[in-house]
Amino acid sequence: MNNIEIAASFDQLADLLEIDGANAFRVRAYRNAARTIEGIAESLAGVQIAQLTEIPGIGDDLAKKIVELMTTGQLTMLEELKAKVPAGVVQMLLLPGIGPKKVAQLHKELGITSLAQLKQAAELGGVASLKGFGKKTEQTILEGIASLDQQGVRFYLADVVPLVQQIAADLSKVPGVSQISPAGSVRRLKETIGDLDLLATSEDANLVMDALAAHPLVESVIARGPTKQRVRLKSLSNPMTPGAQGHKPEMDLRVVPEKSFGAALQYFTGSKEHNVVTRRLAKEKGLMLNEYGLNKGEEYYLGRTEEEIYAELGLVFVPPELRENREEFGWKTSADVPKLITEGEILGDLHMHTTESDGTASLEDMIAAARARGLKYIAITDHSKRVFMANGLNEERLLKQWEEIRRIREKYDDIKILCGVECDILENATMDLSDEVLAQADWIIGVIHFGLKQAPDLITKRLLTAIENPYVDCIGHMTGRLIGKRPGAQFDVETVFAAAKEHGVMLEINAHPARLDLSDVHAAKARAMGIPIVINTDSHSTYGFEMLQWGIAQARRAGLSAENVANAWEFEKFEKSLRRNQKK
Ligand code: DGT
Ligand code: CA
Ligand code: CA
Repeated sequence: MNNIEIAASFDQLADLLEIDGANAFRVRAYRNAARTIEGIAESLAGVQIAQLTEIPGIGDDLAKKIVELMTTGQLTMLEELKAKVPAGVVQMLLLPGIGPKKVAQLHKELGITSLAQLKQAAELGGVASLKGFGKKTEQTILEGIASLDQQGVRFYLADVVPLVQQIAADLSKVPGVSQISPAGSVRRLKETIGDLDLLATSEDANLVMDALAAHPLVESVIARGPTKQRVRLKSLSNPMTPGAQGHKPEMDLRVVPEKSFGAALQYFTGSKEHNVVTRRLAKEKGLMLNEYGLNKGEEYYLGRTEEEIYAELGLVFVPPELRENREEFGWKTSADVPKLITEGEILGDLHMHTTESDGTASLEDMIAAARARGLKYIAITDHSKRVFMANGLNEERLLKQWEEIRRIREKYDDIKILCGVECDILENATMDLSDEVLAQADWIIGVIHFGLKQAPDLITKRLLTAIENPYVDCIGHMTGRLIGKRPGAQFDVETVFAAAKEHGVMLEINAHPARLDLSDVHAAKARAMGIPIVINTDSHSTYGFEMLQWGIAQARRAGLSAENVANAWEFEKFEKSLRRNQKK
């Protein structure tokens, strides 16, 4: 078990304890421990209890549990609670507006143990009469269930990419396999994935399918034919995807001959909307495109590579991330195709937290981790005071922190460290910190954390307030959505983006798998309008920098190149481009 998995176990423990009615301090101790452990870069494997208890917030009880997790991969207490609290009850936590206390009430007072039972009870009006519920909550519950029913579980890209990569790497070593590639939405790097698709060429399909069936990540075979197999993977040990606990991702494997690999890859990568157009274009040329090849009548014509198929159809090669029938069929030459940004091109990270607010690593540790990753510039952006539960900083603490940063940064000539803040845009459309303080920063991100459900007019007004403030450089996670958990705020996108453009305010793609905010569509819109994007990790620990790859995936789906992404620019160019420096 790694530290992230241990942290997830403690989070789960806290959820279950809370539903079970445990003391609030006890619940908080586990949640705090989870944050602390996430932030420790060194593996805790083999560390003794005596050393563990030296970590702040880790007492005897927690230390023992860490050792138990490390040595057995399990936690007796967690397993007991899982047995006690039905999985269906835990799933109710996914419903918007329903926290552990309400879930416990539904379970204890109405005996509800599944979403299906909850739906029935709510439809009969039996939920509204519970203390603290009411008609409105009942309606919210029904809407929440309807939306969950419709979605099924769609896994975060971050949860399933490691699985498909591992399986592809292992199957590539099976004798007879010459090519192997993920396909479907996971190859297109969509933010959520319904099922995994994998494509291989082999002289002997049976060998590959046998190897998949026996793979350690595979739980069972659902169906098997001569060239196609569907398997169920084991459940994810600590998924980030809401509601994924106990849900098992499924995977389609298809084995095709070499001469069909490109055609099958094109077909099974999709999207369906993209492929409707490629098939039509083939037809217009008197050809027929299917998963076996680009055919003349019944005769196979070509299909070894995707490149030759696109070329034959008179199209430029379309990167998988952009196959959504949005802009790609308008491209005439390869110069029209964006040169998609890569992780290696990122030079800065402009959104991160330290122990001063709710981060788990100190300022110096965050700097060390950023340097180890080769970053050339970072901004320290702890929370502002409105976010009191995250220990947000008031003016006095913030100015003190900036003083400290200015002192520490003198030591480094290989990294620039900016004094910043993640400043809340308050419910009444004012900034959480005075202009006098904001003016002293190097970098300000304006964000909405509270009142996300306000009327669109008011959200628009709040965003405009921040954009029109002369010291705000960037709007962070603009909609505030949490994928699969909480819809984003509604506002007038046209007006807000136009204002960002006019005032020279950058927009963030927050790289956290639950946020990916801006969405691909919104980020593409920003690109089209010439608004610079920054891809930020919003790290709350040194491990947080790992999230960059998911922000890059979202940026690629938006068709962004390094030139569109301000933190891919050399520091001098980045600094000059800030609105505060343009006016001078
Ligand atoms: P997902 O799994 O919901 O995240 O999305 P995809 O895009 O991976 O969809 P999936 O797994 O159903 O199918 C993979 C690709 O195979 C899809 O993007 C296009 C192709 N495909 C699947 N089913 C059909 C179909 O009925 N007709 C056509 N034309 N193509 C299909
Ligand atoms: Ca799929
Ligand atoms: Ca599939």
